[in-house]
Amino acid sequence: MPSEIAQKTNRIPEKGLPKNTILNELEAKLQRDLTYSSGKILCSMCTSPHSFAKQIYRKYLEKNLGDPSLFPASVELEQETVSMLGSLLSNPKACGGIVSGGTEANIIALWAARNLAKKERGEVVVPVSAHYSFEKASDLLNLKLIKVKLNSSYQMDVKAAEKSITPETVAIVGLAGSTGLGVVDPIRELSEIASAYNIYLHVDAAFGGFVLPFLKELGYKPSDFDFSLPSVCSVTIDPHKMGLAPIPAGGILFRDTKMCEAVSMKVPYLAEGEMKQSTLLGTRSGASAVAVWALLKHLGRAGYRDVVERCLGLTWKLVEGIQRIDGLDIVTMPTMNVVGVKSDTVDVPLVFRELRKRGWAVSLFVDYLRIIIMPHTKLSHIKCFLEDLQRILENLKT
Ligand code: 0PR
Repeated sequence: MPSEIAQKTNRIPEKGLPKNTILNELEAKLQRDLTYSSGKILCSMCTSPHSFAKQIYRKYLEKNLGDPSLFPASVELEQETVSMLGSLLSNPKACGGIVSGGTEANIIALWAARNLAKKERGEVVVPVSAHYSFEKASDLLNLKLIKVKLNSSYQMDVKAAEKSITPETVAIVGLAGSTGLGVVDPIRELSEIASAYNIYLHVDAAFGGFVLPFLKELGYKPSDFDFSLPSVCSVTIDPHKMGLAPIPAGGILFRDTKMCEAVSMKVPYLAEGEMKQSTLLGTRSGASAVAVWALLKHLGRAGYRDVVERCLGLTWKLVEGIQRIDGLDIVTMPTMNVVGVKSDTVDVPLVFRELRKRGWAVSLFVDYLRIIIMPHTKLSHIKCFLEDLQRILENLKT
């Protein structure tokens, strides 16, 4: 019976095995995983971490941000990291934390919004394009998601958002880089609505946070999305996506300490009861925060700008290539390095499966494919991908 075999093989050995035996076994077992370096991963918002960040991460593995009484210096570095990210988002005074990822950041944001509204339940207005982490947050926090349709540019429909507001609304969520298409919602208009109705506004820039600030400097015209808009209360920005940091590294930034304190809890038995935690997790990685701190300093704005410039350059090559393939088209002109590909003539899920047979990993969003050009992607990968795509389309048509 396979289950018995599984049970047997999953027991902890009584006597420990030599390291080499284990390393070889691991190497063999992990063969099936895809690698960023192969160039075949075109569906991930994560990438191979920067080598300097990996070095730092390994060095400080034992740091635990969950106990500031033991690791006060690491906690200070976390706060400096938050402030650096805040400066990227027009608010160096932002407070918050380096958390496990965008999911935790979005949960914390809605947790704060609900507590600030002094409610145990309520409603949150989100675009239908919002990441599924908001579903998790809604389930955990007793919040009902009111899903708002998109306009013809795949952005949250602002009028529909305004109409969805009720006395139960505790927050509005806008996306600065939707998961499917990298589209930025009209955050300025959402900020005006949030101010008129005095409602908490959270911006999910998990992906866009490390892209949009640099687009402006590269001559693009991205719309405003950050703390420069007066009603933006919190922003999710993930270093483990376009920030090139090792997993786990998400970021939750609040406009001010009052918002952060809405989720702060005292830990009675640490630091003589003077210690507060404002994240979902207790014990959490200090190595992550220190690695982000180090990488921000090492790459600097110029380094990140170069990364974004390169990814965008390759994105345009991909878009041109797709547009040349008969039967395929892009869903909408990309704002950042996320591209949606659709077809009126061939079955998109079939194209997805054919790509997978050839080793390519893209994402299937009901009626379009999502391709993300990350720092691990090279021009040669895009060329190979386009050639395969062209062949698949030709085969499907004959
Ligand atoms: N907000 C947005 C806009 C996101 O796109 C994501 C994840 C999150 C929040 C949640 O972030 P965490 O996954 O860090 O909690 N977006 C990616 C996606 O769904 C997550 C991902 C990353 C999926 C790498 C697959 C993968 O290989 O595409």
